[in-house]
Amino acid sequence: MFHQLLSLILLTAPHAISACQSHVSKPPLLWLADLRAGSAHIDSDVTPSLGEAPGRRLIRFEEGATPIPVSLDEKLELEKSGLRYFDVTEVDVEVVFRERIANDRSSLANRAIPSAPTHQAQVKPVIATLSQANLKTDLAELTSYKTRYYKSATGASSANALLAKLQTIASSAPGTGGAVSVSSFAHTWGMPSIIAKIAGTNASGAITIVGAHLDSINQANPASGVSAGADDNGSGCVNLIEAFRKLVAAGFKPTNPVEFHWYSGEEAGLLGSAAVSTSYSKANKAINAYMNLDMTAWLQTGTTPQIGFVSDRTNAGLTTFTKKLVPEYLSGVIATTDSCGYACSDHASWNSLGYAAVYPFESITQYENPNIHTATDTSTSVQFSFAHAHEFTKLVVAFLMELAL
Ligand SMILES: *C1O[C@H](CO)[C@@H](O)[C@H](O)[C@H]1NC(C)=O
Ligand SMILES: *[C@@H]1O[C@H](CO)[C@@H](O)[C@H](O)[C@H]1NC(C)=O
Ligand SMILES: [Zn+2]
Repeated sequence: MFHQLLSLILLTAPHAISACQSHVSKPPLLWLADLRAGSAHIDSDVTPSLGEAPGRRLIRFEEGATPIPVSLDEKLELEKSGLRYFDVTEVDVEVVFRERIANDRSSLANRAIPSAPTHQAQVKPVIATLSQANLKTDLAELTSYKTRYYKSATGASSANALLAKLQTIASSAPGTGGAVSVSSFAHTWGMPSIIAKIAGTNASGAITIVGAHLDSINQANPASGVSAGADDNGSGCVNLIEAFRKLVAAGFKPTNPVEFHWYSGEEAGLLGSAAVSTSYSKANKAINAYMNLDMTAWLQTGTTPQIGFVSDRTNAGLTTFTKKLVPEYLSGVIATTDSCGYACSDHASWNSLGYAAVYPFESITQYENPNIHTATDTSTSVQFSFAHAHEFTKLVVAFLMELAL
């Protein structure tokens, strides 16, 4: 995440990104023009009318901008670039949102966000059961694949293995009475997204969702490079697994439904989250809130442990509320604020569709993991902290229980 370019806005905003690991220093359109000028082998003979033809992808680099058609070769270069964007070829969340508000936006209305946490008596006993060791075990499994690139066979295998693991958790849990279900969400590429649900006693209640992306990428060589993706985004994924495991074990019965999403294709233009959120929007599902986890495990030596709440393209009221969960339920970590730019992670899909989203990140971006999107994004660094990641599992549990009970 946080591969946004150093736009003029960011350069003049001192609190914003100061150490982006992507080293992308030019605006995307200039980047594309340079690519086309410099690469004879890149097929730049594309026109908007060809945008939806096979072999072309439509890319949006900024809110409200007209999508730009690129060839498959150019899309691969884009994946390597570290630029952030929506690939809107199959679904365009902006179009879906416009169509929706033109018709009916009744179910978009978010439930009132509470002003402060009130369910301490139920939340704290579940938090006490959360295991840091499980994060390590689950992550070792995720990072055992050469890569979880969304088009790779190993990416698909990792998703299917996650599905099986969640099904085991769901079926071995006591007292949930069939209220827990796990399924895969198929895409037009090989690696599915995975969804786990805990039904609400009010089946039509607004859904509270936590999501993270399961795919990883080696930017230098997306198709065949090694990419353990321990932090990006294995870490957010294992937070969700452990929170699901322990909420199910506790027999958690929310009033309103709760869902856990593990997305495919984030690193290729937010493909998985756009497809899932669009299907929910078209099905007119009521959504209470969405919380995104991406990287949660990097703790730079010498810095204060913190959770950086992304302030752009998120819901201010929901963010204010979620920050209050930090002193209430977490330990040794403070809540801070940062921004992350256009399409920096999967919360952007939900936000673009008009839903309330919040995005807590492993630090402020100045102190983010410099190894993501490379073969060295592993959990062996001394700065890779399972203790820090553990605090995010607590946040997931508190968020879901406070908002869905
Ligand atoms: C984590 O998600 C962010 C946001 O999508 C993404 O930019 C970053 O590459 C992901 N990190 C991992 C660990 O995959
Ligand atoms: C269930 O949730 C819906 C949507 O929020 C709400 O309109 C309805 O009143 C709720 N039903 C009960 C029994 O609380
Ligand atoms: Zn990434």
